[in-house]
Amino acid sequence: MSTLAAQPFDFVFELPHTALVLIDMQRDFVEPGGFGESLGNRVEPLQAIVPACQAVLHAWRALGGCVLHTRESHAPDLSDCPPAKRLRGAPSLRIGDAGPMGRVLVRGEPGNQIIDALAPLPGEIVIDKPGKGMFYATDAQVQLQQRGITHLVFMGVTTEVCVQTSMREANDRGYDALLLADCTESYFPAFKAATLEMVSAQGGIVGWVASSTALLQALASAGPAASAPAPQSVLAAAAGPGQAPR
Ligand code: TIU
Repeated sequence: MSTLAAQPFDFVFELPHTALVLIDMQRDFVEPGGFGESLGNRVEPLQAIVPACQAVLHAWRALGGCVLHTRESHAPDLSDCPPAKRLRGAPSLRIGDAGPMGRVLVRGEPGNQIIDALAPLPGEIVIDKPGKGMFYATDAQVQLQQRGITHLVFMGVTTEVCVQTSMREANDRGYDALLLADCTESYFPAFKAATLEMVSAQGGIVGWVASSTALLQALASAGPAASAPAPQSVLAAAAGPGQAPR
């Protein structure tokens, strides 16, 4: 059992039942020439969180913790991209158009790859998601249930779009979710600040918020993830599709 100081109160988790979730740390959002910039945003602020994300990822991997990466992506024929999403607004490039990093937000294109600094290792879960949330039209819940995961630690971009949507989806599915404030970023500083507040307000209505330093301290005193067996309640929940994880 590990405990770390968080808002609105301590976050308590067991490493064997907790997954580190990296939301959409792909070139499309973090590098110039991708979807994020095509929407009129400056991508540089998002690059600033990479070292903190890397420190957490390395510490998590060293303890054998479960890691899940997501990519916002669409099939090459755009069959999973609703016109309402593709036609929204006035981007300089629409989803599926050919850009400097290949077709925008299309699976397998160079821009859709997770940045080298945080690239998935073999055995880590990679979820290609057509929506903003990690559970919509994906098998993320099945993957997590198979591993007995009940708690999620979130990093990634952007705070108020794909990270917050995924946290809300996770909350409704019964996961306890923590957001690392210095490992997430938005193109809009005010939106990030508001999201951190709204996640942890009202007694943790969506989840918890903490710093990566607090998590790293907790991990320093945690044992390897493989040391504890999955509780029976978690394994039983895994048998029922669509059930809460515990
Ligand atoms: N535009 C924006 O802020 N975000 C997205 O479109 N996707 C994610 O947050 N990943």
